[in-house]
Amino acid sequence: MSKSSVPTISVSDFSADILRHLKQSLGKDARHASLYDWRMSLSLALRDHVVDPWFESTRKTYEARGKRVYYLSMEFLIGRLIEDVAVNLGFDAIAAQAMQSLGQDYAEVVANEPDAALGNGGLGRLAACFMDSLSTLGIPAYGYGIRYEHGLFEQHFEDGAQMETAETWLAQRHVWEFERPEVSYPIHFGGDVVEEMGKTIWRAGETVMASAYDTPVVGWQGRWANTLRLWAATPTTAFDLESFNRGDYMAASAPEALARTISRVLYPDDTTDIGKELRLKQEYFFTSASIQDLLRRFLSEGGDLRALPDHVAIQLNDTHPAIAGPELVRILMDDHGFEVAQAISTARGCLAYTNHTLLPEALERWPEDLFIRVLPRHHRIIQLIEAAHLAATTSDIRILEHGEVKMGELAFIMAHHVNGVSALHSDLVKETVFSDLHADYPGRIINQTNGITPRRWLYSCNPPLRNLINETIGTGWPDDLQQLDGLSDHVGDAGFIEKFQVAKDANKARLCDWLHKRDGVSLDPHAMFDVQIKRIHEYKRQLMNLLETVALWNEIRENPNAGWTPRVKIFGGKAAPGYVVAKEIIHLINDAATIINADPVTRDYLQIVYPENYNVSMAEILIPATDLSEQISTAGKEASGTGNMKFALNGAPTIGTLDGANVEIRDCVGADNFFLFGLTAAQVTERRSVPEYARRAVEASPRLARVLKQIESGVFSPSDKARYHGLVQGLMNHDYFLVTCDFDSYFDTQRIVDKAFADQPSWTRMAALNTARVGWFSSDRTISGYARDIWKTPSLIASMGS
Ligand code: DL6
Repeated sequence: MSKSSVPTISVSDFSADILRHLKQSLGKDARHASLYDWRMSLSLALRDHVVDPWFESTRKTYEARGKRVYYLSMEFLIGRLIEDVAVNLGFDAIAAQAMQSLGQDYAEVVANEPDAALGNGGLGRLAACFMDSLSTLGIPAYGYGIRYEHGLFEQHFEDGAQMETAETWLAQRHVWEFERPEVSYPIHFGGDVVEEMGKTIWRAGETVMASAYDTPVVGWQGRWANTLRLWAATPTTAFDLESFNRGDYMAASAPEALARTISRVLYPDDTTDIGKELRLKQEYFFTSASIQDLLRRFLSEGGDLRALPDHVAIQLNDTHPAIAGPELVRILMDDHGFEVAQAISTARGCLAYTNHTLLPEALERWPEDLFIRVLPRHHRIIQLIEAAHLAATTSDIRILEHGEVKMGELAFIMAHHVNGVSALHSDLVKETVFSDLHADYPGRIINQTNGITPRRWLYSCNPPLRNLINETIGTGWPDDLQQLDGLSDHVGDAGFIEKFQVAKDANKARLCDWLHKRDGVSLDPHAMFDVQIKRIHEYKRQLMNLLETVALWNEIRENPNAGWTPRVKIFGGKAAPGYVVAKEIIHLINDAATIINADPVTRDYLQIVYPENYNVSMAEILIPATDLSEQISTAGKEASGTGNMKFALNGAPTIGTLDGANVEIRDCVGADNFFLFGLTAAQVTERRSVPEYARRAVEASPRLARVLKQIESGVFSPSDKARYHGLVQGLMNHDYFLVTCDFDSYFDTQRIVDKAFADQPSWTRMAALNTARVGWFSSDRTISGYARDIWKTPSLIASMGS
């Protein structure tokens, strides 16, 4: 790898840069500057240093005339950027010292930045990690998405129940982006399709503009920077002056309001029936803008469209941008005169699709009548694609069926490769949702196990452990994470284990401090911090965790002097606003916390904490402080997970099922360093065929039966005793995610965890082995796999600065 292209800078010069921005960009002097002003000035000073590597990377990319990657994603869960940029530039220490020299608290300034929450969870955060790795590896790439005015909603609890309010990250200037008013494309919807002089013409009914905003994404040591281009919807005509002059102000601004709606809100997933039309429009909006943009770039370089697949690799992050296939075919046919077959094969040569879930409700299907209304030309093109697929195979799999447009099938058929996101998941993709298409197109499905960027998820979020690793194995690991394996040689050294423990303690102390300041909550820093943070979903089984907590509470109450290992159960996560059961689970966790935390008998041994509004920044504090990572989904349901990797990397052993990437994590860290429980994916399928399996499981477990009875009878909801009746009955009668069946195994394994934690040196050795052995889960490895197996894109980094 070539050396950094970023110039080094002295603290005094960087301080001068910050002061210059304070004056010139913010119009403030230091005496009157607010926290906001300091944050903006620091960000702008950092941004200045991103621009050169960004320009240099763009120049190299144009020079190389090679292939570019286009990563299309409805979500980019970016989080804060100050630390990210500072760390990647190697400016983190300088930035902190500069702020200190200016009398400012660097940590406070960093924490003032709102989280860019343009995603729901794992899928969106994966996209952000991938952008970091694409830049670190020097692979020319664009991320394409939507510049939502409101990211994922803010969560508050009222008497324990989740309430949602609009998120407003753009209320303040988003300093990292560059507006590109000159880059905009018309996006058409509706209307009809006519034949005129042998040509098929789409006469659109409605048009909005997609306008580009670019954020440079700088990789490790500033060696390369790619672009995240997000699209905002704007009207074709800003303002209807005639209506305004008539005094009809509402009508005057109607076109603008209508257009803006498209990029206004990020949809929380799982609520697939809300705003279907708008969601379809959002998907087409950003996909069409991205395809138009990449084609413009290709054609401006004199490219011949027949050679498009040699220059363009488009990765569809889930089915959300699956309309890219028909859109590319449409443009090639309608605007460039391609024949159907040639257009389809050219488009397919560019497209690849990542599947992120087997949950049937998350595999998108559009009502065909709605689809025809919004995208009539694409509907016809899908008919052509389907006909070509049926003619080329012996398949009876259709894209248009039972009055629906099946986006999973469309994405699959239009992609040259389809990948799952963990080994188990990719096998299940072959065996279940796409078994027929797998038979039609053998070899098309491959696996690329997810990964995480170690720059954010260790280097930046965990300074104590970062420093220990640096002093133990050197500083080469952030872009070659397998080097962590070198720590294995030290786990037998009591001195190293003690330092590892000191690092964990420092992170736990930081979390205690943060929680105390934020929520007034006091935690025992010596207790085991047992953490489950992720979207709230039945398959992720936060409910099972809570049931186990109540069972533990019961047993501690009955036998308080049995030498219990003190635990703090920490939950974090949001439920989609329309997902009633998930919201009930949140309510129950909070209700249980109220009762259990107030119990004087158990207080020293068990506490439940659920900080509101979990987001990326909260994860950055919680993960390094975690002792035990909860990865307890029903086997076969979590496609991969990436939180599981973050915890293991930060020295938290997992209690988990054989699901998603847990399987590979366990293989890497060793069975002795992973607390396995529960049914396998095959056993889950088998168990579902047993009549009344849930009722039987409850009958066989007096411990579980008691807990369910307590919850159902209102022990945790004294003011509304029937509150959880439905939830409990749902479990007894239709426990699709087998909480009841895995409960005993989970409870027993937690008691093994208790014992293991009581022996702190041995526990810490296990934690250190987790860190040492999960280097393979770097997103650099994942992206290298995509580049090698799917995109065929080399790194251009060797040519930097040459
Ligand atoms: O691949 C990223 C991420 C996986 O780690 C999670 O296991 C998976 O649930 C998530 N998938 C989605 C898609 N929709 N749903 N549900 O978010 O992708």
